[in-house]
Order: sequence, then structure tokens, then C-alpha cells
Amino acid sequence: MPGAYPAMSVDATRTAARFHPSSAADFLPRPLLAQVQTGRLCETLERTFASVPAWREKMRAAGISSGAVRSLADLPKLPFTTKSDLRDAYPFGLFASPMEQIVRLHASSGTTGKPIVVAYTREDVHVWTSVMIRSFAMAGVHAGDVVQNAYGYGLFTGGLGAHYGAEGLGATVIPASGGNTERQILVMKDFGVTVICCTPSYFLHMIDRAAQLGVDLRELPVRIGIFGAEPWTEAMRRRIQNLAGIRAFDIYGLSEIIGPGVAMECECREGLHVFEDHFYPEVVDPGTGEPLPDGEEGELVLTTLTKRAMPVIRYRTRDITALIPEPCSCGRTLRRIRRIGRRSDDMLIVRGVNVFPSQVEAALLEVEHTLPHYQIVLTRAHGLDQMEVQVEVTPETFSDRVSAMEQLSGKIAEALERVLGLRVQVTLVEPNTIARSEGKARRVVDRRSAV
Ligand code: DLL
Repeated sequence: MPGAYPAMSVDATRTAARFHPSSAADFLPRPLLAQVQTGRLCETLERTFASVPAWREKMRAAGISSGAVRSLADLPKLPFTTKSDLRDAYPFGLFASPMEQIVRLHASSGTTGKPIVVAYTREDVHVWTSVMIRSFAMAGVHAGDVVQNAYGYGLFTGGLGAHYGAEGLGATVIPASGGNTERQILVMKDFGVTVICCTPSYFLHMIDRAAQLGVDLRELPVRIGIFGAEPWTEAMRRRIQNLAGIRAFDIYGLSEIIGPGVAMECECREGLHVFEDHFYPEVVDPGTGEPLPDGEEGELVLTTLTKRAMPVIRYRTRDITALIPEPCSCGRTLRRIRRIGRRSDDMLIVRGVNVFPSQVEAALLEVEHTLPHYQIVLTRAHGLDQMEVQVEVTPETFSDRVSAMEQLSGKIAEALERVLGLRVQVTLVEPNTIARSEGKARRVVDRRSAV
């Protein structure tokens, strides 16, 4: 592997050992980390230039020579990689290693057109496993824990990514994959599960199903949840923690970079530590592409520092966040990003007003008697956008008097108007009416182009 780690102080090694030996790199002094990053960056750029014709072409078109970057500060000189660059290279156009060195392929789902195919060498799988071990260790998972992995196994990176990490850590893994919710609850109850991994929306569904089956998750040994792959709010975290009696942690990642394990919350849960020794983060203005100072919100751009099969340089993730300038009180030196509430491309424009699904979720969760299951339905009537928010309400409320229901929908409409600055139609629906997903939730149904 390029750029080995410099020796660490005895103190830092001792602190890291509380988590897992692999966690040592979480505590590298910043100057040493920068040294590692610079070496790895230069090597990645050289390799990519030499072995990926599409990248060479991009650099030529931008008039940049292969040796233009000598330090981390030079990185903004390079062009961005976008999702369409990856799509145009379908399926194998950006691979930097020959097929005989590639041991795994995954693909991102993508809502339209072709998926993006991503590749891993044996070393890449090893790096991925190590960042997932560090992620689990950060949340306090250790050997002896029983991990129910309900992320989908398959082309989606969630299942196998979490699997290798939990197993590498020495925990007992139950490869449950997504779906068959009743069986998930049976497993959680009977196998002594202590850690659950899945999307936050799927876990909410499990909580509901458990209640219907007469199982109180608070009475089970499960104590940690590792949730990611979609945006979720602090209100959702509180709801999950109260209903299931666990501590919920946020994990972030994306297929294009490696999968889950790009960034993770530690016990402080005040932002997600980026595994900067493998993924170099920048935050840029989504409009101009100019780098933004730490603390300012913009689009996250990531560069892989150790990926062999498919290095990605300055990838525009579309995820909106900020780099947190202050060091974390956990003692890790890895910088943190704020949790990702939205993407630059999930903004809806309704009658000229900008609306993000996360704003809707935050408003709904502040109103009592609603369930965190909702969907936004957009239509157009007589050339005018109509936005309907369908919200499930608790069974007691649903069977209540009509006047009580009207009062509640009025309250929700007001809460939404306060946040969005827009009056929208609120429809209260019975529990279990809105389709559940075993993976990422589908929050928006946009039928405007169909009208
Ligand atoms: O969702 C990888 C993953 C699996 C992450 C399991 C965490 C846990 P993709 O399917 O390629 O990969 O989707 C990546 O999902 O660009 C974000 O928009 C979103 N996303 C992932 N994690 C979070 C998170 C996996 N914790 C895209 N918070 C990313 C908010 C997230 N959004």
C-alpha cells in the first residue's frame, strides 16, 4: 500500500487500542497525517494518469500536466469528476487495474439509466474492511457483539461492506440482508442481537412491526444502531432511540468512493469523522465549484487516496455539508463533516419555493401523534404546482373523531408552512399505508411531468 503510516506516539497508540488496533490511524498527529495524505495523493495521481485514458484526456483538455499537483493545496487545480463522467465510462472505462487484479464489482442503483459500476482489488477490499472496522469501533462495537446486518446484500455496497467490517472486528455477524421484517424481529429477539445495521427508515419499519408482534425492542439486548445510506434528522434519531432503547449512530459513504465507511460518528455524535487517510475531503460552492473555508456549507468533494481498481479524483458527491473546524473532544484528529441532511439535487422547486424533503421530516417530527412515515406527492393542476404531504398518524388518532383529525392536519400544515414558507395540502393516512422500503426510503413522488 502506498505511503505507510509514520510511527505514532505511545499515548496515541494506547488511546487507539481502546477501540481496535486499526483505529490507530484515527489519532495520527495532523502533520503526520498530511505527510501520509500527500504521498498517497501524488501516487494516486501518477497511477491514474498513467492507466486511465479518460482521466488523461480530461487533464489534457484542462491544460494540466501530470506533475501539476505536488501538495494537498494544489488539489483545486485539478478538474472535477462528476456522476456523468462515471456513467459515460459504463461499465469498465475508469478502471485503473487489469481485470485479473479485480476481485469484486458493485453497482450503484441510480434512479435513471445505467448504473455506475465500481471495482475493487484485493487491497481495496482490505482498505474498505479496515475503514469499516474503524467505523464499528468508533460506535463502541467490539468482539463479543452480535451484529444483525440488515443492509441489502448484492450490488448495493451496504451489505457486504458492513459484513466484512463487523467480521473483521471479531464480532458475530448475522447476514440478515434487507426484507422479511417478521424474521428480522425473530432473529433480533432470539439470537441475542446487540447491534443492528440498516437504513434508518427500515429500522423505523422494524420498530412498528415489532410493536404489532408484541415485541418491545427496549427489553432486548440490542444497544447500538449503525444507520446510514439516506438522510435522517436529529428528531428521527431521538424517535428511534426512545422507541428502541438504543444509541443510534450515523454512517456515511457512497459506492463511487468505496461504499459505507467514508465517514462515521464517534461517541460524541457531533459530526462524522472522515477517514482522511484514505479519502480526502473538500467542500466547494455547488454553483461555482470554488473551494469554501472550513465551517461553510457546500458540496462535498472527495478524492480517493488509496483506491487501486478505480481511483476517483475530486468527485462531486452532491451531498451538502460543511467541514467542522474545531477538533473533536474524542481526541481523534480526523476532521469531521456535519451530518448530511440534503443533496444539491434533491431540492424541489414548488411554486418557485425551494423545498428539501429533510425540512418536511423535521417539521413533521415536531408534531405529536404523527408517525415518521411520510411521502411528498407533487402534481400540477392548471399549470400550478400542487404539493401534498401524506403523513401516517398513530392508530388511536386515526380512529378518533373527524374534528380531531382536522385539527391535527391543520397543526401539521401550520408547522410545514413555518418551515417551508408554503401552504401545502396535508393528508392524514392510516398506519402502514405508505409503502415501506427495505433500503432507502422513497420520500418524493413527482408526477408533475406526467400531467
Ligand atoms: O448508500 C453506501 C452506504 C451504505 C452508506 C450503508 C451508509 C450505510 P450509495 O447507494 O452509492 O451508497 O448512495 C450514496 O447515499 O451520496 C448520500 O446522498 C446518501 N447517503 C449515504 N449515507 C448517508 C448518510 C451508500 N449517513 C448516497 N446521511 C450518498 C445522508 C447518506 N445521506
